[in-house]
Amino acid sequence: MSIDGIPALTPGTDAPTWPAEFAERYRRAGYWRGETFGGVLRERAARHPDRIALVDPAPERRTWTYAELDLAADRLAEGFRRRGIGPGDRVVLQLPNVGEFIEVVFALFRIGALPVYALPAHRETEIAYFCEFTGAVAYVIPDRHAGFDHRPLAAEVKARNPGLRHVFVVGEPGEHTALAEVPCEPPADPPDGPGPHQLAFLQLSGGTTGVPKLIPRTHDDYLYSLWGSNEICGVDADTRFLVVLPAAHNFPMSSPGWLGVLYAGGTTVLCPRPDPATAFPLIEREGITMTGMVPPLALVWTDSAESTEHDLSSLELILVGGAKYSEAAARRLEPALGCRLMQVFGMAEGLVNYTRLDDDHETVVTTQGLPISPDDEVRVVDDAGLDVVDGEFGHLLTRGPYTIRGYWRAPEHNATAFTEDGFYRTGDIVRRTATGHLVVEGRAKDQINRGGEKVAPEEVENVILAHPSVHDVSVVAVADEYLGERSLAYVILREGAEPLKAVAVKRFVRERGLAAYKIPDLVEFVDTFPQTGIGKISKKGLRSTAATAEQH
Ligand code: OOB
Repeated sequence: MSIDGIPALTPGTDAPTWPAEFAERYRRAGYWRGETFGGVLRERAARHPDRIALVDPAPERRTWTYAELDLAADRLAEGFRRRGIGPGDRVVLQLPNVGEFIEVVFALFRIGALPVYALPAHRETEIAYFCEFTGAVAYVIPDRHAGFDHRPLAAEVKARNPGLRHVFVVGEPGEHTALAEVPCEPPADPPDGPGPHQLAFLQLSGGTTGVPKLIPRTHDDYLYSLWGSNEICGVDADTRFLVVLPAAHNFPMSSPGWLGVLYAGGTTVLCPRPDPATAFPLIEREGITMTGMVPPLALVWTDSAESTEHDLSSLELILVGGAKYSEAAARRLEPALGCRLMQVFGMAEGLVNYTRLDDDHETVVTTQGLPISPDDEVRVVDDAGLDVVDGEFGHLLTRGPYTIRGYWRAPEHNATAFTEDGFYRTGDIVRRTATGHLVVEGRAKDQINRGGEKVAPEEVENVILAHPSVHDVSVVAVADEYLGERSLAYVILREGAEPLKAVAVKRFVRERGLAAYKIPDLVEFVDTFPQTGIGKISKKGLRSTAATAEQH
């Protein structure tokens, strides 16, 4: 059954949702306020129409007041409706940090259509999968971004997928439709938007499986994570937030992110690139007070701040998360950038932890924080699923008012990714301190965290296995000083196959249309993999071999 006939959030089919007693509890506790994104923007535009909501500084500076953003969303929503996009339809959205991203998102929210948030780095394999798996009716792209022309890719995906009816392009459309042509006069009484309990969008999971999983988030649950984050981070109408990571990622979107800042009536400034040469002048010019980033970028900013000519004194708070931030690096940030540090440990599936503004300095540099909500249930368990005592390492399980109860259309995976009583198995190994702060110690899930960018080894292995000279492959993480981890592909060649070079394997992965960050950083040719007792490839064995190799 599909979700086209909203309000069908059908348990067990599209995605399991919260049992009625939990939903009731979260409403009664005031977490789920019964708001929708479309409604929130409407209300803010009525309350403070002339405040600046959004700044897109490049190539020439454009701004949107709350009233202008509200109107743009209405006009675009009407244009989408006239092209047949309706409630529950999926729209794959792949835009960099440009103002149109925010316009499109709010237009789709107004209709009740679901954005599917692709990252700018995704290529044909991922995009074709998102379009096909979600049954998307439209795909929104830039003409060119970071040297890549998205239009031919879109044409190929569309040619192979008759259900994909529209490609909208920001910029020169080529054979597709220019997004700029879509907006039109909205009717005086537009159709009702979605209800607060309905799906708002599909977010991507970092993934551990051969294909990425999709995360269904409702208006009610996601909005709670926004205002809950706002309270913790001190976001208000005076906040000027710089989006340096891709706007489609959950961290810059909601922790507290551009959506949190819009909720609070503040100003979001989109940063086209995250490097200090781009971001520092913007911080000075736009009086930025807050931003968030991954640890490798925080290191670059810390190093560059020491010698910058730009005035960064407006900065009050930098959030760092997405991957483990080393204590040594964390200690350097505040003195170098002259602002407060907050660590964030979150996941697109839900649970987000923050260190608090009133935590002592040691806690801020040595832990990854406390959950947003008093009703976030956090369990730390051993391999047998029994709770360990505080201070001991264990698997992190969680459920709560903004953590999903299942992925979208993935019943088999859901059966193992969630416990029977609805806890999400995060795959993270943590310990809880006496104050309830979590410290991330490592990971049990088969995933590589390249400085916040998540790679599912199985997805890359499946691509490499298609190479005619490859007999078998195993992709593992190796320690990296800068990124935290990099990926290494161990390749066993077929007997009698032409010898391959590492670059040929990397090129093959690129040509197969995977995002660049999934291309193995290192490739090694081996004769055998370490084996476990049952003859299955031992990833753990490979990891320790890699760690030893790295030291020599
Ligand atoms: C964020 O979300 P995702 O979905 O890309 O990745 C979630 C995973 C976590 O399960 C954990 O393995 C890792 O990323 N992670 C961290 C971390 N923050 C995330 N590992 C160690 N230390 C941290 N501080 O990455 C995300 C979503 C919302 C806010 C912040 C990050």
